[in-house]
Amino acid sequence: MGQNNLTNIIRNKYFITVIVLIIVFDFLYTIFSDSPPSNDQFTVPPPGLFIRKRPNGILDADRVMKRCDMKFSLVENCLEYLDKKEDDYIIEPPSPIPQCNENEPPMLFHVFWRGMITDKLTLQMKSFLYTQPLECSKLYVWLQDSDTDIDLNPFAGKIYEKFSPKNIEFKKWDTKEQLDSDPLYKGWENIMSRHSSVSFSDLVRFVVLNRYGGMYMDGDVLFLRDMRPLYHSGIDFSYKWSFKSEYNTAVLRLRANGTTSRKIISQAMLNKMNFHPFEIKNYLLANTSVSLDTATTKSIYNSHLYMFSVPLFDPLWLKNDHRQKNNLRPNLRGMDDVWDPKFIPGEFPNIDNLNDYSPLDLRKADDFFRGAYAYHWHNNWARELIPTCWMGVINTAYDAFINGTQRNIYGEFIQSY
Ligand SMILES: *[C@@H]1O[C@H](CO)[C@@H](O)[C@H](O)[C@H]1NC(C)=O
Ligand SMILES: *[C@@H]1O[C@H](CO)[C@@H](O)[C@H](O)[C@H]1NC(C)=O
Ligand SMILES: CC(=O)N[C@H]1CO[C@H](CO)[C@@H](O)[C@@H]1O
Repeated sequence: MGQNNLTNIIRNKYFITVIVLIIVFDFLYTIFSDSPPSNDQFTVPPPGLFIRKRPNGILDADRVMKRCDMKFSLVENCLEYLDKKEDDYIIEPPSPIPQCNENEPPMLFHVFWRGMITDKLTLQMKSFLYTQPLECSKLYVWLQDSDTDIDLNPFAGKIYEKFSPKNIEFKKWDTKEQLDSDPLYKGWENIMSRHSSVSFSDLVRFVVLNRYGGMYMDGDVLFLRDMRPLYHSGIDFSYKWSFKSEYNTAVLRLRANGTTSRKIISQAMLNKMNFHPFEIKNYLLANTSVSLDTATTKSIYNSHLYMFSVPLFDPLWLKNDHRQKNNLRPNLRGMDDVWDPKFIPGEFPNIDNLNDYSPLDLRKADDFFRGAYAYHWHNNWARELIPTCWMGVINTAYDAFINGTQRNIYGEFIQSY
């Protein structure tokens, strides 16, 4: 290599460095000059496409419901608001929420499962790992008549080895130990022996939330977003049963030993331990003189257990039930579609010739009902998890994240534990 060549290379390098520095400064200037000064109390997010925005803020339920009340709005408008307008609805908490580290209590999630752990239940565990801040999140998997050696389970074995007990704890459900733990359940053995119809899964969610606090999610509900702003919002909540004015307790947040959980449980004890979701509203209204379904009624049950609208946790339900003709992303028609390996007619309304593509070209895990906090897939337990169906695409993204080969929706690689 001659002297001249070397000089040229050095000059070029100098030149390139200067250009790179200019670009970097310009980029940083654009990012930081855009953030309003009121953001100061929040950690400044690193530049990236998807970030955990405002992790120290809480969700303002009334602001969200102004945009997401399905009497006046469409699911797609609510989701767009949730996805794009965090600055509007994630507010500064009245008192600081727990920091995300090992010295503070974690967010606690629960699921109850009877029988062997399946690939579908494992899908929920993976969605938890993929979306929640793992330094401060824990999932209790309550098992009844289930695996004795979870490390040998073909689906959950690897997750058990890697994430239990730090992030996921597999716990044996023991009815007697649980119900003897609080005088609230006095007489439970008598009631259960007389009414064999007591629904266990309906019961368990109230028992564990009243005892440990946290958020219960049915096994067919996927985590889609960082739950912190909702979890720490200071209210107990659930969501609406499609278009009916009833709760769907597939998602349920209750504080431990709170007035709401105690009121529901004590009323259920008077009613043969019936914890069916359609009873919950009656329990909250018991001993008040209001009649059902007026504005006053709603404000009373909402003040105990906030009834969020469907899109936050179940974005496809209203369309599935033919209540709204939504144009969604992905634009699916009903609950079966996420299991279909082939394109759904109209799935990508902006793409003219779907035949030029394969489903794997267009179906992307980070473009699955953006804005929603969860996706409830409603009991399709028997469906096969085919890699090209939406559930398969998401499953692959979860696996690659857990493998350490790909980032999650927040642009993070998994920490090695
Ligand atoms: C729950 O709260 C009730 C009344 O507020 C109290 O009497 C009871 O001791 C509490 N139970 C537990 C387990 O903390
Ligand atoms: C994850 O890793 C396992 C074993 O290392 C491998 O079999 C699997 O294909 C990987 N999955 C993805 C999606 O990267
Ligand atoms: C605290 C209280 O007044 N509880 C009553 C509520 O109503 C039920 C009947 O629905 C009574 O049995 C409770 O004593």
